[in-house]
Amino acid sequence: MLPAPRRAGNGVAHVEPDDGKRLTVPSVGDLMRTQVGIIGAGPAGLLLSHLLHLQGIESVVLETRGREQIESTIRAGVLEQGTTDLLEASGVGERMKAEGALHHGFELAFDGKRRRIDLKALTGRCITVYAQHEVIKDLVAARVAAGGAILFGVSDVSIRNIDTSAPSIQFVHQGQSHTLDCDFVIGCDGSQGVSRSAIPERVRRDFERVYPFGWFGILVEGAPSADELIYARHYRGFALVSTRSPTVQRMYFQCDPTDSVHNWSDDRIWAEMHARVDSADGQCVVDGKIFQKNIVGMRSFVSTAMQHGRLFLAGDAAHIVPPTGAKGLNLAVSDVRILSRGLDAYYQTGDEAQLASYSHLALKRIWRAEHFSYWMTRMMHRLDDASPFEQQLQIAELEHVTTSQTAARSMAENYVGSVVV
Ligand code: FAS
Ligand code: PHB
Repeated sequence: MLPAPRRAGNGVAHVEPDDGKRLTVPSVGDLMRTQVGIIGAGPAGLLLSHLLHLQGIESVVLETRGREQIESTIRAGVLEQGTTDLLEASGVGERMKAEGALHHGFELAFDGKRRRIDLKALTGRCITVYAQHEVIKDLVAARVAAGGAILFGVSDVSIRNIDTSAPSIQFVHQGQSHTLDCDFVIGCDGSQGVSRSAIPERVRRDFERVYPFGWFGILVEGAPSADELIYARHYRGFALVSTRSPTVQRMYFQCDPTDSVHNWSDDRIWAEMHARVDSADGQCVVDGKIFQKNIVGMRSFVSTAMQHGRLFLAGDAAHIVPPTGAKGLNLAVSDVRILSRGLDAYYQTGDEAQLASYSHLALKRIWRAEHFSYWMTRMMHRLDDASPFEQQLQIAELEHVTTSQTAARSMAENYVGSVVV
């Protein structure tokens, strides 16, 4: 039987600035206490802490990296309308509304042609292009303003007693060992974190698909090549033209995941982008000054036990999607939306039902996004094991989704995240 839920409000702590000032969470020596201990200050951990705060539930976020680092990590760029609605409704959407770009559709480029998927007409919904690290900045600022507790620069994080009603997190901070006692531990520590491995193998089932290709990402100082995103399927490989602002563009092209950015001069990159994206009717990629290059590997991954005892996983800690469908960040948001409702019900009424069905509810949406991301990845990338027949099938599928209303609507619903699961 879970202990009676206890509402917060005993004047919790402060964000720990990077100047190393001591944190004042209710603590006795190195023992701290909170209601919800959150590991990881990515979009999942920060948004959960923010939503819990709005529900009057206390939390402490533990993060290995520094504030500046998390606020400058280049990752996702596309937010579903469900994500932007939640950020706005919870009071952290102002800058996103002002600086984000609303896109009503995107283009598919293949066989020398461009075809548009009209998201707005097909689903009544749009996407917003607003960088993940800007979302992180807005969430940290909101936690700061609310006196929330984030500990940066922790190490040696380990989780204890998740099979009991008094789990705890052990960690080192500023050279000192600490124990954070809590009612619940939430693992929001991404694909390389420690939380997932705290779930016993006997209750965990992992599903994985690693792709034999990666994405070469560039950040460019320059003008946009188009008003909306362009996803290109080309026999030389996939390419994506995205954006960050009217003066900063984000682009990707399919590459060997073991390649090095040092093998790619700017000229070679632009030659590849033009070859893969420029259309027969003269619509060309706009070059600019490349100021950042990185290569990311691609995989699909789901760990189906997203909860065990008092430990819950959210975001990349439990699932990874290839970025082709722009689902990673949005799935993390969907997880914490479900989890925050379950925790709220528990602290309000002691009702455990929603918490108990967290994995089930979250996995419905996760598998939908996994399928869509896998499908889009296979349709848009050069597959070295594909025969000429299969390559033609890719083009036939692109012809279909860009000419059949039904197929285009299915793609659009998945892309904007309005598929009912
Ligand atoms: P995150 O990985 O973002 O955050 C986890 C946090 O936990 C990190 O800050 C980490 O430092 C911290 N942490 C790790 N171990 C810890 C420990 N032991 N103790 C304490 N803290 C710990 N998704 C899209 O939708 N579109 C994209 O374009 C896109 N591009 C991507 C590009 C790259 C290079 C990568 C890797 C991912 C990309 N994604 C994209 C997916 C991405 O957005 C993730 O889905 C999203 O960051 C998931 O958020 P979190 O689950 O919060 O995990
Ligand atoms: C991005 O803008 O970084 C981005 C956009 C769409 C994707 C992936 C990445 O599918």
